[in-house]
Amino acid sequence: MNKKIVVLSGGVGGARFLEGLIQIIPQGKLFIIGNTGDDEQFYGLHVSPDLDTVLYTLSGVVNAKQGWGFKNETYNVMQQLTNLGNNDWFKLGDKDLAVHIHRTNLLKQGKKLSEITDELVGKFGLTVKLVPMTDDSVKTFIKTAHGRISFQEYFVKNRWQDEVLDIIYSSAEKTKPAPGIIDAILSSKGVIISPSNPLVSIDTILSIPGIRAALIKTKAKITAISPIIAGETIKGPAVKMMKEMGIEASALGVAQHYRDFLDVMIIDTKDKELKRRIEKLGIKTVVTNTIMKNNKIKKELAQIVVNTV
Ligand code: FO1
Repeated sequence: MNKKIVVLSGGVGGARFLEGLIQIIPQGKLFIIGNTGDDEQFYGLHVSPDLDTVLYTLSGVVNAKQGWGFKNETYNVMQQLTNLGNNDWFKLGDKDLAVHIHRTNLLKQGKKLSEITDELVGKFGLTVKLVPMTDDSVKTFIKTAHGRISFQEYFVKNRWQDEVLDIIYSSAEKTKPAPGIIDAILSSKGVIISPSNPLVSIDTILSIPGIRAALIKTKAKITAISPIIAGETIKGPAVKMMKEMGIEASALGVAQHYRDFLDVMIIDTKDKELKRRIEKLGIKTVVTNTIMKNNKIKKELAQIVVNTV
């Protein structure tokens, strides 16, 4: 039977986990749902950071140090744009810009983001199924004391310094999941929630009507990997955001956050004392090394996760 494994993925953390996963199961068995709440228009171009991070990482062209963008990238266009007086807070490399020009051009011709992403997957030499959470427009905004700002303004421009008063998945209620998502969840072998930011990666995907209900309904096992280890994250503002939103910033807090659909929680050895408390929620808990500092650990983690679904 060709049942797929569905992965809900955000940006860098999700992509790094997927890098391990494609080394232990065939790419054709993976159905990856990507967050597009971070999408933004720059210079009239549609930029999909999280989809691109998955594409670049899995095809081996990513700048591994920063986790996004191409390796060996040049910034000639950006430099000239800056010389012409444009903002330079969002760094768009030359090769990266080519992807955004290509994507925007096809969107203007009437193609759906999911069709374009499908085509890009092939062009990058991959055989995974990578699907944006929706073909409709959803944009994540952060409510701050100075008003509402877009996710990229919060994350890149302001370096996540603003206190988060609320998170808004703008227009989410008017959207529908991209083709195939609900079927994939309902008929999957298992669902994996990657170690991505629960509030601005995974919850964004869950804000699309029908996706959470499908996770609750599916008979497949659902496993999440905690992005929080001993009260900290490897990268990004998840801990700060969760605290500001009144959510416990720990693997237990993540398990509680996903408890209406979660079967298994993977936590780091540094958090082993949380196992009993998570299991009290009725969620099986596996303790292992989740810091993906080398390829061996990445593959081992992927194998442990696959064994649970
Ligand atoms: N992150 C930054 O911190 N600074 C940047 O200038 C930046 C540019 C950028 C360009 C294209 C792209 O696909 C991603 C980019 N990112 C940048 C990363 C990205 O904004 C975030 O990692 C994600 O949105 C969070 O998942």
